[in-house]
Amino acid sequence: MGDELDTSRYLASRASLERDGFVVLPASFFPFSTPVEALRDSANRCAELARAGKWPYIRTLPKQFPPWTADPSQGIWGVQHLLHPDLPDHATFARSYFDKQLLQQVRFLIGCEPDELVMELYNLLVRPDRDFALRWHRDDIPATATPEEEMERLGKPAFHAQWNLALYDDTSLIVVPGSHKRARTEVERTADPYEDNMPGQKIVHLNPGDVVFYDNNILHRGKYDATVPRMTLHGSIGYDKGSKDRARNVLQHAVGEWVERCDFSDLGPEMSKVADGMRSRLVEMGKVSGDVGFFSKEE
Ligand SMILES: O=C(O)CCC(=O)C(=O)O
Repeated sequence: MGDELDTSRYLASRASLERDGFVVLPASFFPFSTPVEALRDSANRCAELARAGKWPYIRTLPKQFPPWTADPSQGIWGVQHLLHPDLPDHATFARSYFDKQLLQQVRFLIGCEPDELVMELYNLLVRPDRDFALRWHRDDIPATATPEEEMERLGKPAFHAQWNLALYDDTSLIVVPGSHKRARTEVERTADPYEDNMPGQKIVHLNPGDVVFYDNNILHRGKYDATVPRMTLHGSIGYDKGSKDRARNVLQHAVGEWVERCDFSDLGPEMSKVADGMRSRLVEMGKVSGDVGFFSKEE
């Protein structure tokens, strides 16, 4: 898995992720095969389609959690399903999602072999049409969980890696470092869900091309300024030993409706083989998980 120098760099990033619950990797870490400028062009086209009501898979204001409707009239804060075969720029997004360097990083973080990786979600987070914020949350532990329930879930392996790749400067993601390993403190538990000064919080600052990997159960929120451009690719990749809980987390986003129609042949023989393998493992995961339903968090 890469030369010795690379290995130590990847291992250091894994140690940071385990210790803090997030790790920022500068643009220089990934010699991405798709330049940020090309991704930005595709992302801008995709956001325009979505705001014009010509792409139905969107994150609508003022709703934090899925399911979202296809109606952009109240504004949007995200565009879903960048790998969907009907999205005009899907091949550009696929090149960044299945990027060799990125997959290598993901393998180091999860600790798995290439043929154990599973395609999951790839979405775009955009400037909202009016100021908007997400409440403090963990992605798959509801706010109503007791400290014991939190610890039980936090003690289980994540079975995936999740990241944000910024195409413009981005200061929207706010995390509480270390909170992925412990139950919420009394202060966190009773704080205003939109508290602007949570003790120990850290605003994650990304420059264009920087990537932050984070534990999706770190205590975090998003705070968005309608006047600041945002185009941030938001992805996750799984591991085929993942549990039914993980399948539910992925498939609640309705990926199952189109995943079998994906066509990765534009990516060239090497990348398309990897992509097809990851896609088929997701299809398998869907079959064994049955009806996964929506994970209901209070809105
Ligand atoms: O905007 C972000 O980077 C965070 C998004 C987030 O927390 C979520 O989708 O649950």
